[in-house]
Amino acid sequence: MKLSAYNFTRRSVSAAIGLALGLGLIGGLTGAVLAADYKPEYKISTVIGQPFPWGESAVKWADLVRERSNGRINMKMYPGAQLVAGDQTKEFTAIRQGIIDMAVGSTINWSPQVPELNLFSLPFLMPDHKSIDALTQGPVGKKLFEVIASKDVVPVAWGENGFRELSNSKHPVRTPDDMKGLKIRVVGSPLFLDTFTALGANPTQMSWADAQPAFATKAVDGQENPVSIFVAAKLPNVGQNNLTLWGYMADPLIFVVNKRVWENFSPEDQKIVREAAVEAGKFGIDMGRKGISGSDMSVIESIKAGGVNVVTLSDAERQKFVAATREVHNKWKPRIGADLVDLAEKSIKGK
Ligand code: X2X
Repeated sequence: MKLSAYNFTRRSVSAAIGLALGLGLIGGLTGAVLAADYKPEYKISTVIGQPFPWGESAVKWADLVRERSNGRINMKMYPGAQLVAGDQTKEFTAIRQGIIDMAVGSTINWSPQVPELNLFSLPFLMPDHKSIDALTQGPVGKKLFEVIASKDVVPVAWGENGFRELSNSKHPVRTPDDMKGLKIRVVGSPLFLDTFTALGANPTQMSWADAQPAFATKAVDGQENPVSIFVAAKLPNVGQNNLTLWGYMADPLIFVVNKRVWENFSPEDQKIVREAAVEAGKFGIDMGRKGISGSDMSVIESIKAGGVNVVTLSDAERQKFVAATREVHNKWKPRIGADLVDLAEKSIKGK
């Protein structure tokens, strides 16, 4: 009796151990399958790396996600659009195809595949930083995220490259007349060719990778980029010593994840990735806006102190540029979507 009870107990114990081992094995396997499904590394594409706000915000995104996922998700930035061999206008297609897992990309570079993103490139649409926010954080931003999501790319947050100011190596630009004949490097969308042609300049399209040697060899006279890039890329060192603060357009950045990559993440990890992107976006926006507006003009002051001739336009002077580019607005409004442009103007007025 005792013996059989003993046997029974022993059998139960070993069954329980067997079950526990089995469950443990299954549990372990599930974990292993999940871990195997997650890539050892997720590649984030950017055009600009550190120490620019663009690159800093991508690195911040990766750092926050690594920390909050306890290392389950390991993201790494690949700057210089290197995942598309420097051709930044192919970035969106590569994300869509899964060649790129994630990106922090400019609306300009993605506008060939997402025409609605040309909205931000309409000359003189947004007069100030609040207007950018009124678009990205309002119904316009929501609509644009829907458009992107319809193309197998999951948008998670907004960042910012910033207001694009005009520089050149020839002479100060204060009126559209001053732009006559200037050879200006532009990027991305054909809209830029129209804007600079309307202003009497001679625009030429090239990637950022090709642009920097072109400044140094004087193959082009000028360019347009945010002040943060003008400074960090040391453009005055390659002869870009005239800078006109005209704020004719600003390009937001968008944090995105390839759809298959996104769907593979657990809901918990999706939340981590999204929230970290929102924080990293805000971090980059604050960094890029510092020292170039309002009461803090320290970055502009240091550019002047470095010997750059900085032109600030009066309202009347700016108005001449607005008038000269109005035809570009009219031509591109239906291409972007008249309703979207109207909604944007309404959002800016009501900000
Ligand atoms: O190429 C540019 O000018 C840059 C770096 O600003 C963009 O990628 C839009």
